[in-house]
Amino acid sequence: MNNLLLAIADVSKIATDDYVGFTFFVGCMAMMAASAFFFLSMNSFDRKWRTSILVSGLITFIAAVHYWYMRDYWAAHAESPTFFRYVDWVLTVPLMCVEFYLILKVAGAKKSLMWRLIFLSVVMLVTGYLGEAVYRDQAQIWGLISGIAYFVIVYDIWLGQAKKLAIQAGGSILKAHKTLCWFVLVGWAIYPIGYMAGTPGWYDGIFGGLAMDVIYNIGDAVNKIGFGLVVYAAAVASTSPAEA
Ligand SMILES: *C/C=C(C)/C=C/C=C(C)/C=C/C1=C(C)CCCC1(C)C
Repeated sequence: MNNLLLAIADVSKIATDDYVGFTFFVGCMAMMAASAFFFLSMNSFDRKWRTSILVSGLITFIAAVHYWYMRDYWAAHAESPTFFRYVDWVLTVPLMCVEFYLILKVAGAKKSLMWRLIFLSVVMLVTGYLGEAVYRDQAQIWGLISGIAYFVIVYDIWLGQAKKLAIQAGGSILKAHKTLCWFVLVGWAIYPIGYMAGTPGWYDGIFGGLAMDVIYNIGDAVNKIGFGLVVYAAAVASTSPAEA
């Protein structure tokens, strides 16, 4: 009986002022709920939207699994789970690039656009990882390279080929594309702030006091769930009788 009680009680404590632990916990739950929502609503849409909604669900599901591990890791070691964090990103951010492609496919988007965005996102993340985890004393340089890749992505979707395709498609596609562009410009900009809070550099005096993981966790919730909901809304809009 005692053992059973111990087994039930064997959950790590989360202190009331542990905002990192708290946001890992809530983030995990939110990602799970979002995944259930996307997966279960998938089949109520046209075929051409199903893959997009499926990808939205995969993004939040992959994140939910990583958050499960990150929550545990933080509770056990009180250290940033950098490895799990970047494995999560390197899987989910390319899927967000796929999402751009899937939406623009109706306007004739080519696979090359998708691969270009995926490549840029991997460069952004690998260089970010090098600065955060491997060459921390050169974090500023790696962060700068990562930032350049990020800006090329922003340019591509806001002003480059992707934008032309979105204009051609018009209607709910153009609207969804624009909203996703704002997510990348403003929502993704949360991450470099987390990076500057968690690595040494000229920016120490500005962001040094902030908790990197809380910032990353907020960014993930906004971007992964928000991105998925934009796609969901676009699917709803283009399935409604008004536009059918
Ligand atoms: C679901 C996860 C997402 C959308 C993660 C996005 C991550 C970034 C946009 C990270 C960007 C970074 C920079 C632009 C510079 C500093 C290093 C990074 C990797 C934090």
